[in-house]
Amino acid sequence: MIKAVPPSLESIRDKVAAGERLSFEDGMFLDNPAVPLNEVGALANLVRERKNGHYTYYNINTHLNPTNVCVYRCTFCAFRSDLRDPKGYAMSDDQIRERGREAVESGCTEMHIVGGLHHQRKYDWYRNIISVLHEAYPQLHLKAWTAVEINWFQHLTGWSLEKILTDLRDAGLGSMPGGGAEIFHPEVRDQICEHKADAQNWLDIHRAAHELGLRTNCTMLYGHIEKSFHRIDHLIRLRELQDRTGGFQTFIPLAFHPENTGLSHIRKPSSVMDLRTMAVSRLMLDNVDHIKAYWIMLGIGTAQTALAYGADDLDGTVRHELIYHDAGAETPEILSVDEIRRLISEAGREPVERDTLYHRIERDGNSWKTAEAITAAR
Ligand code: V47
Repeated sequence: MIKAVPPSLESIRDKVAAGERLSFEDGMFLDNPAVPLNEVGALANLVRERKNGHYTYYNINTHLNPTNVCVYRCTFCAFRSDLRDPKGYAMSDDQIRERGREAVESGCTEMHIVGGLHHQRKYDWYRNIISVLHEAYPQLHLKAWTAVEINWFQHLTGWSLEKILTDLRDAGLGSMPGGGAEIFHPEVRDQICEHKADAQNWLDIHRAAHELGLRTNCTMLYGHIEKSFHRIDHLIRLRELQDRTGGFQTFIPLAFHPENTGLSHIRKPSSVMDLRTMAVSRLMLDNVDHIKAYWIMLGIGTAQTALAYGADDLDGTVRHELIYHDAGAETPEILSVDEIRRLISEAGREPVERDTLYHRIERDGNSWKTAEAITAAR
């Protein structure tokens, strides 16, 4: 019988150099403090530069969280509110339209829309948010509703996934963000968010979106009660779906922020863990083009360093972010374009403004076009 050879840094280096896929065991080996972080980072950087050269992407974006009222009580969430809590809110059409106006007037190309699952709002309320914004501001890309919300819409309407996604696309949905994935493994998921969409629901919804031609993102919430085994299992489940559909654009590892949550006794993950998770994600997700260092949650210094540990995207300038700031994030509410470009250049990378679908943007103040549109018009 041939015995499997346990992974070593040498064997993994050879695989990365040859562009070969890393196994579950390789992932477990790398996601271990005994393996020097700089070695893992150098391998991830090799893959990062092979895929994206020195480019580092960012966009000009804003967030909209139409309600924080939520039927679920995920233990890691500081944002949610009960229906009758004074903190609870649900925005009106006028407030939503006003946010759209502000976004367009400040040059945004994207609005990232997610929120709670409100006890009293029907599916039409969620659909209307998309159509109100799309009708008023058709150039603004609406990256909206996580798989958890889509799963809730199925519960509200009794419709098929295809019908819901097609209906939202007809209303103006441009793509879907990657939230709600948390950790797929039931040993963890059942403890941190037992009632919401499970791993299979989350993956089925993204598969259905990809099959309809909608691009989506994917995430992993780490640094709470999960172990290395759960993280590698999570990455491999995403990789398997990506093999089938190719619909994920970018992966965002999300560092847990404990303040004001049901897990406030847990210490926030260290920068060392952030960088190792970034690097291991880059190495395991060989079929995902982009890895995002979300500066809001990593902090600016770690996000900038992550550009040498596998990340090639910093997310955007961002405004009105609530989920991380409610959970104790100390990052600013917004970065200017000049600041974000400076951070990228200082890290030795070339800043590239992109739209949500990774088209290069050419900009003159607040008016902008994709490079493809300019070439086509010539
Ligand atoms: O699903 C919630 C996470 C996610 C906390 O697709 C928390 O481009 C840490 O998915 N500490 C929402 N994390 C954010 C998200 C996202 C962010 C940026 C870009 C994109 C994208 C997606 O935030 C939730 C959950 O996993 N989260 N509470 C917390 N206390």
